[in-house]
Amino acid sequence: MRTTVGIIGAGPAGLLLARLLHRAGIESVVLEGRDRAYVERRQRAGILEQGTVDVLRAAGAGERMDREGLRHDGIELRFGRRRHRVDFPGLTGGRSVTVYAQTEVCKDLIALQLKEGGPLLFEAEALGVEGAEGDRPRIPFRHQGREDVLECEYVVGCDGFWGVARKAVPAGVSRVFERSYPYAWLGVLADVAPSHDELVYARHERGFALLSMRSPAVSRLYLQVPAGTEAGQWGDEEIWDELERRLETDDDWRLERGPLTQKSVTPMRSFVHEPMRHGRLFLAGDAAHIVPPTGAKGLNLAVGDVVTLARALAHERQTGSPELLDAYSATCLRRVWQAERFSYDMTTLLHRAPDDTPFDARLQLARLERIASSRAAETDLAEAYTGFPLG
Ligand code: RFL
Ligand code: PHB
Repeated sequence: MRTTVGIIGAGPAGLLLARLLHRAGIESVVLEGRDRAYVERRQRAGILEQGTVDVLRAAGAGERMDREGLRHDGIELRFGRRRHRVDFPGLTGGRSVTVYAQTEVCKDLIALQLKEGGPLLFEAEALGVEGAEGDRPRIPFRHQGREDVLECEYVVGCDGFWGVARKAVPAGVSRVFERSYPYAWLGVLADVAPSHDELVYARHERGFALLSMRSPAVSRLYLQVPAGTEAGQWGDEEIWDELERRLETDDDWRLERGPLTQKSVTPMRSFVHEPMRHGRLFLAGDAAHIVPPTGAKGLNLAVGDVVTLARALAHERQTGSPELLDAYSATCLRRVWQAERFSYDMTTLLHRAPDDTPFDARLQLARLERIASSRAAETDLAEAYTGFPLG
């Protein structure tokens, strides 16, 4: 098998890249290790930055998002039983975010790819990347029990944190920057209308809690739990009781309960692999970087990477000039590090670490008070949350 761009992974990064290349008249093949149902059901991100929404729309993948996505003009911060709303458009010159689940973005992009795009093979596991330093990189892969090879001009690793592409960068070239956190998120889906019309991020002595949503009838909620916790350790009523305690306010706000339909635990990690390119191999999305989910940045970063890469590949084919491809890693990393910084700040602002001292707790409250009382501090949060410009 031969193609121009071999893409490993059909998460949001790989699927959107294939779509953007197709629109630019560049051939690609996507290899995805899992089956279609698995990829379409994997519960993850929920928040799209304005720039991500614009990109999906321009790629012709915005029809259902425009119908079903929920535009949010702010978030609420809760601490000390009080609520503080951050008004995004008022602070950023009109920017907002959209609640539209990653599962839905993937379903839309898969349907488009199968209808109009190049090959997208499910249950096709890449076994590695060969020859990244030469002219004809190759991806050996296993599909339906058979081993095959995809010969490419470029390979893009969109295969997430656990993928194989990053491993093809020689150890002497790779630089890894990382941090793990001593806590995780227990996430649940509930068949109940969200108890607030915007997301609520709560800092509490017992730990962080987040109220989010998937639709007007489905809530998505998270609780900070110790790293290593298993979802089964928490009973449904226990989860609701804990959410209620951490989200409680002094006014008459109430948390509505409903049946839980899904429970899972997500570890928290910050990770950056530099550079994001080695020869003809490019890394994009979670394959190159991870942020803790508190800032809602992971999916949006993946989108930024593939937009930058699709532009650079189109530029190279139109003009013969590799300048944008040469700049790919540095261009993406500037934005990546801003998101790393913001996600780290949001995480340490709102979570309690086991070794936190009373001093740390007071500092957190002072940081929150600062956001609630200074337009400059609040604007900094609103600008980062709604997203840094692409490129
Ligand atoms: P993905 O989505 O992990 O996709 C990688 C794909 O590659 C496949 N794969 C392979 N295929 C072939 N051969 C191999 N050898 C392969 N190895 C792996 C995998 O099966 C998979 O299909 O990476 P991508 O595309 O870079 O997308 C990144 C996002 O998924 C991720 O950053 C976000 O989900 C992070 N995230 C959030 N991001 C946001 O922007 N906003 C949010 O609100 C948000 N909330 C979240 C999140 C992530 C969470 N979890 C579970 C980590 C909330 C949570 C709880
Ligand atoms: C979600 O709805 O899954 C979600 C929302 C905001 C975050 C993380 C996850 O910061």
